[in-house]
Amino acid sequence: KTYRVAILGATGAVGAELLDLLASRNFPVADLKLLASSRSAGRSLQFQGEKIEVESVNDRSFSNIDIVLASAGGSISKAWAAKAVADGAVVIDNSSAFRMEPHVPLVVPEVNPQAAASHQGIIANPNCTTILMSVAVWPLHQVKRVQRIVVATYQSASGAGARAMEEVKIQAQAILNGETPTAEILPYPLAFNLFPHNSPLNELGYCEEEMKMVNETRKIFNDQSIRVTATCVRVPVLRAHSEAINLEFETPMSVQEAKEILNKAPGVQIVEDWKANHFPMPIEATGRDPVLVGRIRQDISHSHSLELWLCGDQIRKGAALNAVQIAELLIEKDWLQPPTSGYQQPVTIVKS
Ligand code: 2RA
Repeated sequence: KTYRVAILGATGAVGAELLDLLASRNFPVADLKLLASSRSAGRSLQFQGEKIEVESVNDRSFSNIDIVLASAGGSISKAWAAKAVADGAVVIDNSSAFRMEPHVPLVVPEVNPQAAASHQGIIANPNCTTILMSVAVWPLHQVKRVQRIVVATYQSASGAGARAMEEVKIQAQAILNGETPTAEILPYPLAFNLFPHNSPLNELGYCEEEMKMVNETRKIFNDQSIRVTATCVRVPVLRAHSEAINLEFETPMSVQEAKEILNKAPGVQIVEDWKANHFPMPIEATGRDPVLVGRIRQDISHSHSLELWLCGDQIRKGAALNAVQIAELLIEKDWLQPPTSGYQQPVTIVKS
């Protein structure tokens, strides 16, 4: 069976990755429609040797579409997702628009695939930082309950969009030329600099990006009691995020046990050469599927805690690959049609 697929936001960095993945993973595409806001329409993109024109999204865009992969920002998703669902499509949305809606599953296929079964037409892709962290933390949490996560992120420019990736290069060139770098897309000069994530701050001093990691992790893990705190930082890296993670377990987990679990964990690749001091780096995660995990070590300040470091491609596993994997899951499980039984929060049994 093949499926009529639409990419909403086809001209962005994630849109380009979605096109690449649909082709490279031989997704069963009967027909591919490329949609964007009116300002990006008119361009043509290549898919499997065929030139496809990008159309301006409109009322007729979703008729006869089975699956919409949306990555055009929250306002476009809010404007069009309900219409796409009404026309019979399932929307896999990469924006934050619906992630915390009770009836919308928030899915990382390696973590909570069963949640996708209860969709009512929309399935949300988590934030890139949450996806990468969940892939690494969930397998450990399944063996010994994690009761607290402390994470610091080192987020690439790609999280601020393709134009931000270009701007950081221009800033670097300016500095090398002895000029003062300018910042139009990014809030500040990022080349040879870094800054706390500039999403809006709440009254507790946490930014939206940090609260996404707190709230989305709890929803994906189906565990509102897990304690999470995050510090999110933008760093001068092009397209892979890094995260320093401290995990406090209810009962101690040894480094050896953690390594054995992560060695078998789906979507994880351990990168650790202690002799060569070689551990995950963004340049080695870029363009690849797995979340690279390394420097797994006992927290010397707490007997119940482990420290680990990870890198993952923000555009790929952090967005496009996760969305395509959700689409593959829906097809494999025959979950494309919304169930009539209504949305049930998935029950996750965490082994003690
Ligand atoms: C960022 N995760 O990196 C957010 C949005 N992609 O800024």
